[in-house]
Amino acid sequence: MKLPTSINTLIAGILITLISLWYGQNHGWMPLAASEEAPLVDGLFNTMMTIATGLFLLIQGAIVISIIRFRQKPGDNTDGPAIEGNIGLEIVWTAIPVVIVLVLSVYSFEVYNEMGGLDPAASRDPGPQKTAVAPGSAMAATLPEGDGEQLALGVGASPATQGRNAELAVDVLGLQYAWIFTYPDSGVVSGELHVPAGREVQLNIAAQDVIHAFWVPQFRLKQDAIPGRQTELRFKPEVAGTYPLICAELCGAYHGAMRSQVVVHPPEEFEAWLQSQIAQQAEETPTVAAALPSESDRLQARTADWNVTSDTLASLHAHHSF
Ligand SMILES: [Cu+2]
Repeated sequence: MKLPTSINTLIAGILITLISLWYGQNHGWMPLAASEEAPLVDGLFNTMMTIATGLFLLIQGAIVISIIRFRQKPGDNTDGPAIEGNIGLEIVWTAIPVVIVLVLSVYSFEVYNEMGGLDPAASRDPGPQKTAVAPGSAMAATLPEGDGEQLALGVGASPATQGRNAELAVDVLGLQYAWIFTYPDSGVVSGELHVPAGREVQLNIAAQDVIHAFWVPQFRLKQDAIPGRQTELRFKPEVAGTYPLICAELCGAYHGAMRSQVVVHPPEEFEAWLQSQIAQQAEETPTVAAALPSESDRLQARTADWNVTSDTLASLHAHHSF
């Protein structure tokens, strides 16, 4: 039985559409979505995945069919037909990508807006800043006093929460090669970020030396830490668990080791953690710094399986001031 070509095309079109729609939702490429913002990003990613799958099948399918159907027949040594240009086709294959790109740009702008990327409050520098001092370091990054004229840097309040303060604020300092989290309300200092699930968190991010980037894949959030400027990242963790925190900006020789973790606690457990930290740090007064490993200890611990000996590290220190 030989079906008319238009029916074959229709069936292929329906199949490609169904496969793309299914794969767009079931690609499994994303880690767990652990923040309120994550599903927004995933919606955009899934849409792009759907479109990309459809285009891949369409184009690869056309190539495979052409290879089989229009191959040279045995004994046929004639030239192919001389075809030059096809205005109709060219209009179609220009118009389709234009529409796709426009739809995606409007969609992504809307996602960014919903996440709080357009929060006007995030564009105002909050005024004179504290001096961020890294424990164990003589260096201090003094942030400039706000003049209210600087551009938005970071993700602020979503349109739904604008005008309200986040429930928990944490100061984040990125330095070669670690993250330091300070809880300004309690004075707790930690090398890991601990946050309560279901509460809005605002990170005020600074860098001590070079540009770093705070990235938690499970939150679908990434924000640069910039020397001399404060950036903001406001989000709501939803799913309790421990997630990797990765520096996503090449920041020096040990950039790859600049990892920590984010622990999302159920709210009561977070209170308990905070209290335990307060108690622990009270015991260790007055030097909180002593609780944190020194720069060399940290490097040593993180490079133990790289065959980097303490001698190598020592010679590095001789040549660079970290
Ligand atoms: Cu870094």
